[in-house]
Amino acid sequence: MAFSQNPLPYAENALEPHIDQKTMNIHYGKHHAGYVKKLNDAVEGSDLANASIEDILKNVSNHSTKVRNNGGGHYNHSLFWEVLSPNGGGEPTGALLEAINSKFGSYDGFKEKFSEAAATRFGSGWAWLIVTDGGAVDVTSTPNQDNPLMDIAEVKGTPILGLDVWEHAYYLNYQNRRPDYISAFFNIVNWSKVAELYEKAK
Ligand code: MN3
Repeated sequence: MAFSQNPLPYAENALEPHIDQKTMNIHYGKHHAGYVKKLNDAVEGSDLANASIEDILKNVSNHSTKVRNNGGGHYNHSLFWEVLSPNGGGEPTGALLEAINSKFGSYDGFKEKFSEAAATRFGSGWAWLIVTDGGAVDVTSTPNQDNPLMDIAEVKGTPILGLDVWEHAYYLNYQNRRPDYISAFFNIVNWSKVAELYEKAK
């Protein structure tokens, strides 16, 4: 198979009470796994089977809707698991914090913008912290399984933190209370991983 899921970097129940075990089990084991399976179906026998997921997404306007939806789904969820941690929370430090301060004034200013992007994304989608030119950062959101790497994205950049606001990501535990899920998310952000991704992307 061309694409596969990395193992979850923690136990399914490790993010409780912020994200419950049942949600993690279904989200990783069914939703993400489903995107990977459909992506593999879509690229089978084509050159895309040997391409990196990043290269596929950067040229996604040339590919099918199936590749766009499932390639995005695979990339987005792979990043999402990686930037969460049972030991997460707190605030970023170092060069990442400097970039955040320079764009948003403070960590709290960032948090407000990011939460707003996540809360106001209508229907299914993602909120992002991205790296743009010259190591600057920005906040944006995308519909469905799109992301800012895609050539069709309104705001482009390299995602270093993403929040899944599809109902499948929170409905079992939070029902319609998306804002509560968004505020819980900040307790499990793995800022050292995000800082590592920032250094690579800038
Ligand atoms: Mn999801």
